[in-house]
Amino acid sequence: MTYTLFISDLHLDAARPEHLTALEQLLARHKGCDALYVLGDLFETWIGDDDDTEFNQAAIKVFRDFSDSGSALFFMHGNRDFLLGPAFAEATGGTLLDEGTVVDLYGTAALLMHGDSLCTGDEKYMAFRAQVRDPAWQADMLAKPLEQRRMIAQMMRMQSMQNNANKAQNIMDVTPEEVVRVMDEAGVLHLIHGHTHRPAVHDVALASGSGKRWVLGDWGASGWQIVADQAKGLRLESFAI
Ligand code: OKV
Ligand code: MN
Repeated sequence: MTYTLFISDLHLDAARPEHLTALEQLLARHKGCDALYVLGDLFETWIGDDDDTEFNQAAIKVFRDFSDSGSALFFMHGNRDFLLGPAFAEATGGTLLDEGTVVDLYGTAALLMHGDSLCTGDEKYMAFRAQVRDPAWQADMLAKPLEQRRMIAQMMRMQSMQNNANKAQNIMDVTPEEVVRVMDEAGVLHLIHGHTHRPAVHDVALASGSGKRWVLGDWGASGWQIVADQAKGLRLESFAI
């Protein structure tokens, strides 16, 4: 079964158990595939690997069963689960990847990102991102009691909903020049990301030729996946949840 799968933006949350069920079904369908890459926002919020709720343990178990059956498993942080850490990776049998990792897909190089770093037009968000990705800030946050982290995350979310209500739609999408910059810098013709919740395949004019930007969608009434097939190349697909 020589194919590799990409998903993102499941926004798993105990309040929406059907998305965890859908993940379980997806992993059962693709048991034994070469690899699965989860490109961020797997969880609606992840306040630390020590938050061992029943829901989080159930999510870890479905990944563990999948990796135990022989598929490679990789996670990238999103803007909501940037605190996913080594204990989570270890428990799932997966590996945490840095933003901007380049992978070889059966002879085709692809740059992997969550996608929020491409939204450079949203200056306030970029400042927020730099803060929450700062190792010192994260260590400070993880030293606080779980209940306090839960409250802080809740307050931040309310603040963000107020901010976003007044933001133009285009500043919440990727900056086209930034896409070209990161792809040229990595020397790839393919970029795979999520985050924007605008699933599509875009042509990108690069220094080295015509490239493609593959955008995953968020999980709602349907889910989204990108399949990299040894024989057939890449494709973006949706499926019912
Ligand atoms: C996005 C912005 C909130 C700007 C917090 C742990 C911790 C996750 C979180 C909660 C808030 C992201 C994830 C959001 C953008 C804001 C406020 C300002 C300027 C924690 C895990 F550490 F606090 F416990 N969060 N969200 N902002 O609602 O998406 O862009 S957010
Ligand atoms: Mn996101």
